[in-house]
Order: sequence, then structure tokens, then C-alpha cells
Amino acid sequence: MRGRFSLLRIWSHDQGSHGESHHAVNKKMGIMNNMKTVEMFPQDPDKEKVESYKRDVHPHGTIPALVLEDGRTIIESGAICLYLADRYGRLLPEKQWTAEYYNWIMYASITLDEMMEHLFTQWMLKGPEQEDKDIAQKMADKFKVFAEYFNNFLKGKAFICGDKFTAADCVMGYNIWWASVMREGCLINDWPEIIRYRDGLKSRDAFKQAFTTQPLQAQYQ
Ligand SMILES: N[C@@H](CCC(=O)N[C@@H](CS)C(=O)NCC(=O)O)C(=O)O
Repeated sequence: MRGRFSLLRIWSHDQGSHGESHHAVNKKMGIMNNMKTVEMFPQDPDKEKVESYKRDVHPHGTIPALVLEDGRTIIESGAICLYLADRYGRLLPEKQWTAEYYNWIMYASITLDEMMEHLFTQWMLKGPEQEDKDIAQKMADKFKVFAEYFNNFLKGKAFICGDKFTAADCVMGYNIWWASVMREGCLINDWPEIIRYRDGLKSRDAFKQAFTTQPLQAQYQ
């Protein structure tokens, strides 16, 4: 993508994607007027659209991608959230919560995302007939270790950075929402602090606008 733009441009799909974490950031920050959303669905049957997106914006063709006014591009959702929070000076943690802020944004983007991708592929895309049960079980076991740890971490906190809702909750909130819509939420149902955290996020206006319970699988059929 070349040239200069007066607006930030975000390539994303409106529901059920990594794009939701930055949508929540955008909506909460009230910066939607500075942002043009370009609808992009990686499985779009319009091959030319997907190819030009890969060529000009995101080499992997995945979403989201944020293109800045000067044409520079950010192609990782966690980095988009960090960038927007920093740029607009909102959804940032109080100083004493900086460690938790970075820890959980990076953990959600790297370690947790990997588990979720595998589980999504095995459970939602392949389904019971074709799923690789070993991989699915391994990832579900790994998720359980995360869930116990995160459940304990959340005790006594409304959000990741204490009482303050930050961009870390937008990034982690996406993964928790994702977990809650796969297989009737079996990954998180046994963890009361995670459920409380999820319900707290769900009750927020920005999350209501950004996330839906539309079955993820429907988008890939
Ligand atoms: N690590 C990337 C993951 C991006 C990603 O996998 N996005 C999914 C949507 S949630 C996608 O575009 N999938 C389409 C595909 O893999 O073809 C990020 O967080 O930005």
C-alpha cells in the first residue's frame, strides 16, 4: 500500500476474528471517526480481492492489518492494539500494572493464540469425524494449564490491570470470547473467575458492539 491517507485504514472482518480486539479498542477509544474499515474476509471467493490484499497489505492474507496515514502497515493484532493505545494515550495501564499489561498481551497473542488456532482447526473446521484427537487433546490440556493460572491471577481483579480496563483486556477478551463460543464453552466453563471476567467484558458497550455470538463455524462454511 503506497501513498498518503488522511485516515487510518483497518482491513478486517466485522465479526468473529482477531479484528475484534482492535475493534473493541477503537470503539472504546472513540476513534472510529479517524478510521476507515475495509471489509476483508480471507476466504472471500473473490480470488483477485484476496490476492491484491496479500500483495498490497498483508503477505499472509490474514486479518487484521492496520495501514497508517503514511502507508506503513502493522500486520499483527496485538501490535495494532498496543499501537492504538499508545498513539491515542488511552486504555493504557497505571504504571504499577505495566508488567501485567505486556505479559498478558504477549501471552494472548503468542502462546494462547497458538492453542486456540489448533483447537479451532480441529474442533470447528475439521469437526468430530476428521479431527486429530491427539493434537486437540494436547492443546486442550495446555489450555487447562493456562485457565487454572489465569483464573488464579484474576482473583480480586476486575480487569488484567486491576480496576482499570486496558488494551490488554481487548486482546485477552478476544481469546476468552473465542474460547467461550467453541464447544459450548467447555474450555472455560469450570473456571469461575474467567467466567466472571468474561461476563464483565460482555456487559461493556464496546464489547457488545464488537463481539457477537454468531457461530464462528458458519463463516467458514
Ligand atoms: N497472529 C495474527 C493471527 C491473524 C489470523 O490468523 N487471523 C485470522 C482471523 S481470526 C485469519 O485471518 N484467518 C484466515 C486464514 O488463516 O486464512 C494476529 O493476531 O493478527
